Amino acid sequence: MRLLGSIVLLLVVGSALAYKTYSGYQVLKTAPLTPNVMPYINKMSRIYDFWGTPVVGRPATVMVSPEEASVVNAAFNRLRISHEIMIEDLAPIVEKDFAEQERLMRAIPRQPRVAVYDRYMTYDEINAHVHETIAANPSVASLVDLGLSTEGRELHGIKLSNGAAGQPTVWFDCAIHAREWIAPPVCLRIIDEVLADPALRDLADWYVLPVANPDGYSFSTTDSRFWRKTRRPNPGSTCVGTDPNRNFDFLWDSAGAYCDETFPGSSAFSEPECAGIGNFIAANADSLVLYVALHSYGSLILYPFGHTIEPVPNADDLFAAGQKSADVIASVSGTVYSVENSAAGLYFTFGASDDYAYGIGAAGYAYTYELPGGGLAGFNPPPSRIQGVVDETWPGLKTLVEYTIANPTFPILPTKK
Ligand code: 0X9
Ligand code: ZN
Repeated sequence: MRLLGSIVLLLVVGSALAYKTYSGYQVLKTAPLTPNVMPYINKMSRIYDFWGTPVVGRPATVMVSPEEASVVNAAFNRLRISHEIMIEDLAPIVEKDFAEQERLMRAIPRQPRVAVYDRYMTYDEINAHVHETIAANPSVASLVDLGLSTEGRELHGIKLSNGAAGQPTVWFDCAIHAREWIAPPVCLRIIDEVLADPALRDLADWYVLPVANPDGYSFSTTDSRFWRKTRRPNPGSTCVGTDPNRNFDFLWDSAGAYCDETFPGSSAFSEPECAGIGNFIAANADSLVLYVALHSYGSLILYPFGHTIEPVPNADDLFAAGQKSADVIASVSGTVYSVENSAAGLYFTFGASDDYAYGIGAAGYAYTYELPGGGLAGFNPPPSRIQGVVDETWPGLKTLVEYTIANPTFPILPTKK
């Protein structure tokens, strides 16, 4: 009996410790960033884990391990960036979130072909949902097969179409950054809506990839809640993974170390997840009107480029369409998005997916949506918030599609007639 007790105890403790506890990890919050500190924030953001996107005029938040805390504090002090501890210890937050997720998994079982919006779904559930949805709607839905992830998970999305030839194409991917859990439900809502409304399918062929980084997403649900990157091992390093949003083959920049949060990979498109999306974009360049990557957090609608503040030739069109979408979201729920050129307001980036879609001349309209943050730690809106975010974002995305189809524009390297 005593042995049985010990085994039970071991199992309980074992499962409680199956994930990274983040014990002693802190989150620091700065005063609103001024333009003169941005170059330094830029450099720091390559190495340290800035949450949400650092934007001029807004406070930045950065997660630090116990080892990193004094270095980052000292750097902020040297730069005279005033800051405070926003979260003293992440461990109880992570523990509570995982416990809540486990409880909800038991309480809310998934039904076939029904997306769940009152808890976060696992990758396996989402992938099953994608396949069931396609099987049940063969006349309008078909499989988008982008291959396999590094760990062998299917990179499977859905195409929704009225079957007519020559339709414009619109693309949405979600959770290329693993921890940005609020994105996949938005992708699933797009699928629900377009399936239900033939008029939307007359507008365009819709392509939706609900989990663009399934290895990372799965890892963040089971092991390490704040995992961002892919899960490909790096040779000779204990630091795993590449930042997939620095791995696209447009102005890819090799600078970066394996352990950096924004490590760009060993070469452009070294990550199969990115190569899969990139191949799709290149192959559909003639019909692609709109590319959207859904991320979190920050309530931002970002448009190219990320590497220069020099406006792209059709910046006015990109801004106008983004602002239309933001206006609709604000009118639905009051959530205020700000529409920004990626580089002007934020840090500089190379090899991001939106810049690839725009920069190779495929999509005249290309965006990153940073969905709203939530929860104590930004990336963890409580499950009860999912429905609200989905309800406000969908009308904004629908408007974006309607507007961009009605108002043709072209990227810098027009390949279209
Ligand atoms: O840094 C990123 O990859 C995105 N922010 S996040 O907090 N989700 O990591 C922003 C990417 C915006 N697009 C470009 N800079 N091109
Ligand atoms: Zn992201």
